[in-house]
Amino acid sequence: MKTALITGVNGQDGAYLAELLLEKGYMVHGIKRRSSLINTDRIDHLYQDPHEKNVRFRLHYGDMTDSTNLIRIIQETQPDEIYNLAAMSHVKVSFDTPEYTANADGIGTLRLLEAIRILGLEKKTRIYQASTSELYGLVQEVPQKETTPFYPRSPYAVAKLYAYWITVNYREAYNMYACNGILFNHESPLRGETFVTRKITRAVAAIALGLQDCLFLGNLNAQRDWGHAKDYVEAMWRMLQQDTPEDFVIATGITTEVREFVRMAFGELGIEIEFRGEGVEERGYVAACNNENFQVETGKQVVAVDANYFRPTEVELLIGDATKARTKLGWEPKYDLGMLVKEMVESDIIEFEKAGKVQFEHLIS
Ligand code: NDP
Ligand code: GDR
Repeated sequence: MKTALITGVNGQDGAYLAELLLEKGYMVHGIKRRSSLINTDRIDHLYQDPHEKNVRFRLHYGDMTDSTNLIRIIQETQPDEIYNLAAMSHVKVSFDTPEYTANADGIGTLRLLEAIRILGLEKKTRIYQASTSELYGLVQEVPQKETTPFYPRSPYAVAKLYAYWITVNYREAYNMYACNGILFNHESPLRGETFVTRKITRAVAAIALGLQDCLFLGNLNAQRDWGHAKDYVEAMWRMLQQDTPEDFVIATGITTEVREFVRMAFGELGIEIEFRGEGVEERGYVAACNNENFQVETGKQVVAVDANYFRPTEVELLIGDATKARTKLGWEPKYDLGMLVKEMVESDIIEFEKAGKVQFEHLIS
């Protein structure tokens, strides 16, 4: 039985990856940091009582800023594969917490790599580093691929740039099996509520149900190559099963404006949105509502731009070329954006229902 260690196991990707590896028969160890309230919702369905026999999923308290903790957990678990998913992953927040972001996302990766070396596990342990399309930042070339130059545009992306190169350096210097997955945006019903897709799908559900009036967003012009997290964790695993370690772009190859994502999400509930104005004056109004289950009046303003959500430096356009992953890893996404939006909106409606805010099982088509 192979053993995997996942940092950031209770995040969006950690949850999908843990599920995938358990399905594949792995022993899965996950690192989560201590929180004042329990925040394991995404992995509660995988939980196994540690007192039982043959437990294949275990959680360990840890933090990417604590070297001795990481060394001890790796020593105890002796993983064949480490997936380094833990990070302060919010681009806008990284402008508020740049030093912490550098520490957790940049130096945290170094700590893991050094832990493997200190423990003499260079030959045994393979490592996946969660690199990002944010590395491309200011557009140099489209579509972006493995050879496209980087130009990071946030403290988050700069920290991830360090993590990218230290991973490459340890691979070359110490012959370690270390890979960067340069993943473009990937979403799901498990996406954190402050990332734009989930913020939109939650608000669309709440507005349709009469629980919220207006959705305030930042830059509606930004274009992202959005995929489904479930497809992307499969690519992470495939990267660690090759004969030689390499870096791979994972993307759908299709880019969409934030504004269009808003239209699609409302569209799922039969609500048509018309945008008027420009820049911070831009507003979205209900042009028509042809779903009798939702009483959203035509002409009502449901979207507004709030400059507080703008970033000091923005990444305007991301579109990835995943030809290398398709060819060498045999990776293909199963979801398209339409399927993703539908799943997210439906899931948010069900969440409001579970929370007892409304009763409308019959409303979802
Ligand atoms: P999430 O924000 O959902 O999850 C991040 C995880 O990291 C959480 O479990 C979080 O714990 C944990 N974490 C944060 N800081 C620390 C720390 N100092 N020590 C230990 N754990 C920590 O991110 P995603 O699942 O979406 O992304 C996974 C990784 O992939 C991240 O590194 C992200 O930067 C990267 N990435 C994501 C993409 C995406 O579109 N989703 C695209 C490309 C890269 P807690 O719950 O306590 O906050
Ligand atoms: P991103 O994701 O910055 O691409 O990073 P996010 O969903 O936060 O933003 C995408 C785009 O939408 C614009 N936007 C808004 N964003 C947020 N969060 N909130 C808003 O109200 C809003 N309005 C407009 C943003 O300006 C941006 O252009 C994600 C994270 O998962 C990173 O960890 C990961 O590395 C990259 O994707 C790939």
